[in-house]
Amino acid sequence: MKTNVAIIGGGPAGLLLSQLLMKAGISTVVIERQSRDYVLSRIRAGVLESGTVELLREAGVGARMAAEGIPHHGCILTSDDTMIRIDFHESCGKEVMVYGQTEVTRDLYDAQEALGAQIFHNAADVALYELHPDAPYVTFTHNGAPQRVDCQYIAGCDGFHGVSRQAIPTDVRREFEKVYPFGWLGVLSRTPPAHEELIYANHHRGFALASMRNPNLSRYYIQVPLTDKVEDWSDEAFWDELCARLPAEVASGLVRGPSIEKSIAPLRSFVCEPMQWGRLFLCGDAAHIVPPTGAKGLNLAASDVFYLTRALKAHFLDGSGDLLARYGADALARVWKAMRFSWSMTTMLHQFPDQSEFDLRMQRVELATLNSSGDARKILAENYCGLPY
Ligand code: RFL
Ligand code: PHB
Repeated sequence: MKTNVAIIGGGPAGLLLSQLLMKAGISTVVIERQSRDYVLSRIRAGVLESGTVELLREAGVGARMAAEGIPHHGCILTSDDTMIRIDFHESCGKEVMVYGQTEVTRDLYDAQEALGAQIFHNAADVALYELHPDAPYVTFTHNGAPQRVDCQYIAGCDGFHGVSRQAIPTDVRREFEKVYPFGWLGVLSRTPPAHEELIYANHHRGFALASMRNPNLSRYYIQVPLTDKVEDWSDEAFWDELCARLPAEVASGLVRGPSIEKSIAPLRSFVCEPMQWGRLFLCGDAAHIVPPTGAKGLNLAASDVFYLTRALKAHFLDGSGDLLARYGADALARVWKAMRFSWSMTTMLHQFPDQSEFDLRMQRVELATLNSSGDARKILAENYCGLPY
């Protein structure tokens, strides 16, 4: 089959790109390794920057988000029992939207279906060819039959473990990585959230995060050693540890309930340069990973999609290739700023195994600076709510 843009990966990046391109009259084929149900069962991001919200609206998937998403005008950082509120409106005039990645993905699948999108699920052995000449193509196996998609461009939206990034020759590709010596144990439970705003807790027992999906669905995380397994943590042990790390006034009112999902995610910072090679363009986790502390992963996927859509529209609709040529540079400039922010939030809020007394004092003074300085809160709020595209 033939298409303008072959999109590898049907996660949020791939689906949003396909949706925006199809709305502009540019044809796409999406090739996804997993089933639709599998993609929709992954519990991931919860916080959308205002730029992401705007882009989703532009893609025609804003209605349910507007009805069910929860705008947040601030968040709370804690240092043991001290609570520091970052007021987004006061600090930078923006806000974020709490609306789960699962819901974003579901909305995108529905919208894609309505547009008659070509999405191949359960695609195996995806391979990319002829990225440098003018006629790239992608092959894969679907329901046991070999398939070939001839296209003008390929978007690699297949996440960190995908095949697209590997198609950039190793003598061209540079990878920057930092692996953190802990993970996040996450629990989803059908209980009212502990607090109306998100709480990021620095505690001597380890980091904790109290988040939410809706008024009766809470999402909590605690920092755990990488050697821990989900089976090591009963629900009761999780709630006890979470409550020990949250400020007493929050913990005392926290409603416990059975976990409906429990998983451990490792934390890493990772960037691949370049983000484009010949006719291949990488988007989202395929090109970069951030630790979730800054709530940036999905939002960076969305900003990549913004730059790539703009560039492909300029090429296909106006015949101008300038934006395509600088896609990687535009996207990477924003990626590195989000890398810095996610790294600094992670460093400020977690307990590190080799942390010295000096390091602990540095964390404490950083939190104290946020408490006392409106300028410090402004920088955090600007980054958290999302830097301009
Ligand atoms: P995805 O979501 O990984 O989708 C990639 C898709 O590609 C498919 N795939 C392939 N398809 C075909 N052939 C292959 N060879 C393939 N290999 C893989 C996969 O099946 C998949 O469907 O990447 P994408 O689209 O770039 O989206 C990125 C986001 O999912 C990710 O950045 C966020 O979830 C990160 N993240 C958060 N981001 C935020 O902006 N705000 C948050 O609050 C936030 N919280 C989080 C997070 C990630 C977390 N985990 C699990 C690491 C919280 C957590 C705990
Ligand atoms: C979430 O609700 O899953 C979530 C929220 C904020 C983060 C990370 C994860 O920084």
